[in-house]
Amino acid sequence: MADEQKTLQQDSEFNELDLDGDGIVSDQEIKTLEAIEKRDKMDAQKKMAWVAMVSMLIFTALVFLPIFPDTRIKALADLFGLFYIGMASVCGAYMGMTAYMSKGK
Ligand SMILES: [Ca+2]
Repeated sequence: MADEQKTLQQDSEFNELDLDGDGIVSDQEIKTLEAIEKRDKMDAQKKMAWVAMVSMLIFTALVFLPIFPDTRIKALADLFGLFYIGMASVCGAYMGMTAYMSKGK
């Protein structure tokens, strides 16, 4: 029978999708979960962009402290450059992605 109604298996992990507890996992409830997951992903990416930006600032401030000898800073100069490029590209990618996604709506 093609129009047979589907049911969840016994103790399905998707039982908790029935948010209003009426015993039916509606399309709306599945869409709500997808929206929540999307938002969580966006939040995680936003956090990563912030950590990258803040770590660049903290790192810059740290390097100016006298506890780092000039010789060590000179030896690691190439590495520092890569660090800034890496962190800045995380921030840039996040901004580009959010701009692109808001344009799509
Ligand atoms: Ca329900």
